[in-house]
Amino acid sequence: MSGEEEVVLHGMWASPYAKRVEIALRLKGIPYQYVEEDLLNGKSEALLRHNPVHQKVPVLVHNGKPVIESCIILEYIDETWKSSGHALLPQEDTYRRARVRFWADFIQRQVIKRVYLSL
Ligand SMILES: N[C@@H](CCC(=O)N[C@@H](CS)C(=O)NCC(=O)O)C(=O)O
Repeated sequence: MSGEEEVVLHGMWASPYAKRVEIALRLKGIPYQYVEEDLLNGKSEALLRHNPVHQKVPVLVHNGKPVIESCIILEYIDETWKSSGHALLPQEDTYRRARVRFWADFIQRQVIKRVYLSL
């Protein structure tokens, strides 16, 4: 990736899904603008326009194009800024990549959902 980049993240402070995207952007050293969404009292017009299907955070808007679903955003970041910062997924070893995907999926299904349900 080169040239002028506009990266905007719509998130919410307590969202683990948005947090993992923020962590990925920081690990990669990608400058971004953060938009805090008020999920209870009114989502921004931009969030609803960029994510009309689920109307949830996180949404990453890269040069005007929205990417949604945190796992998909993480893969997009890794593939788009390949040579920046740390790789998020093992690059060469497909087995190690499959294991990382397994644990990411496990954390999403078992950990994040349980923590939310217990609140
Ligand atoms: N599967 C989605 C889950 C996103 C999600 O559930 N976001 C919550 C905040 S943690 C949200 O925006 N909720 C607002 C709503 O349901 O209206 C992802 O991984 O991005």
